[in-house]
Amino acid sequence: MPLRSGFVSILGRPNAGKSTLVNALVGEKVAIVTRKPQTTRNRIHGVLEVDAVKGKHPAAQIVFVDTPGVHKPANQLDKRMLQEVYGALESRDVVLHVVDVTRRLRLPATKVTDIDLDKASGPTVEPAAETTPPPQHKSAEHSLENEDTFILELVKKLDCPVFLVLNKIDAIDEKEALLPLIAQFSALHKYAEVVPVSARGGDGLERLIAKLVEYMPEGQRHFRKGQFTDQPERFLAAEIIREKILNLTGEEVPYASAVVIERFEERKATKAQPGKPKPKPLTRIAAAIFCERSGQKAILIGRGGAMLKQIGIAARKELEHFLGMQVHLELFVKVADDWRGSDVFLDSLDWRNQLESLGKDQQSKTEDED
Ligand SMILES: Nc1nc2c(ncn2[C@@H]2O[C@H](COP(=O)(O)OP(=O)(O)OP(=O)(O)O)[C@@H](O)[C@H]2O)c(=O)[nH]1
Ligand SMILES: [Mg+2]
Repeated sequence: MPLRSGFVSILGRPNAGKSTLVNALVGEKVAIVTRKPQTTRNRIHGVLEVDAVKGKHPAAQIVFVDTPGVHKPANQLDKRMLQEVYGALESRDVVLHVVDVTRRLRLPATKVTDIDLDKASGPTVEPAAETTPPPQHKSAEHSLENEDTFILELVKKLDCPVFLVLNKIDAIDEKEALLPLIAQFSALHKYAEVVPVSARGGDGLERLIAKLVEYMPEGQRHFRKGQFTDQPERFLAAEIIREKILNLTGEEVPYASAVVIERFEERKATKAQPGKPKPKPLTRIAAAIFCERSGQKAILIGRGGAMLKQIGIAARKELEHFLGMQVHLELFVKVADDWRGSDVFLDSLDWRNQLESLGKDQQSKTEDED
């Protein structure tokens, strides 16, 4: 049977569990996950190869496109994050609208004409403290009211099948609690499928994959077999460092932080010299952590460098696991005033732009050598 192949874009509010879902579906960590909203800043591809199951479905390659959580932009960075969402919605075969079932659907009354929110919403479960901490970022605080409406408006404009994916079902006791939520969303849009899942626990994922294969068009692979993301190791390394910053710092600091890899050099395992131990493969990484204020820099460094050390240790451990080799990690903290409002800085931060300029540097180096 011919291969099915297509793009599945993931859409939802911040913290809905989109990145957790992509990682679980792909079976690899392609996107960082934290308890803080607005963790993901770029769209990231995660690739899943599905084997054919006789009598059930053919083989497929599904490219999931993780996106930043939809929220009201408060600065240029937020605007770009929204652009990433729009970009992901342009070329896709299916869209997954991911909803955190532990949160109540919030829609301004004026927008809801045909359902009675109070009656339709039924019992709601309070947000689990671990998954939905109070928003720590100003823009997150301001945006909560309209995010669902905004996403529904985006969904309505799409001309492809949209699945409603109800995530975090492990966090609710009674599955019946989902029914009013399903009724509420179904009254607002005709979803092609409704699939309850636990991205964290794995429930429902097999069913979701089997359903997605049904909707994938026949076609060639978009990625070679074995490649599970479009994001080079160098940039995933920057994300892993940012994940540790998000986990270890509070208030504005995680949101005002950006990580740029300045050096990423791999030393392959070489033959042992007589009488000496065989040198292990090693990656040397130097990364700059940018923040916006000297006060934030002081927090990132910590007393006597304690915070930076903690970030470094946590990042190095994970990088060693991820790269499968020893890692030497150097971190620097730099201040770039109001970088979240600077288009020039944001251009330089974009990993696709960085990749392009790295390619150019490499090319001119080779020409110089010739
Ligand atoms: N209980 C439970 N928690 C989950 C599940 N999926 C995700 N989470 C948690 O929800 C939080 C947010 O997860 P992410 O995957 O980062 O959410 P996101 O939608 O990518 O968030 P942004 O990148 O900020 O838009 C994390 O603490 C996850 O561990 C789930 O199925 N069950
Ligand atoms: Mg995310």
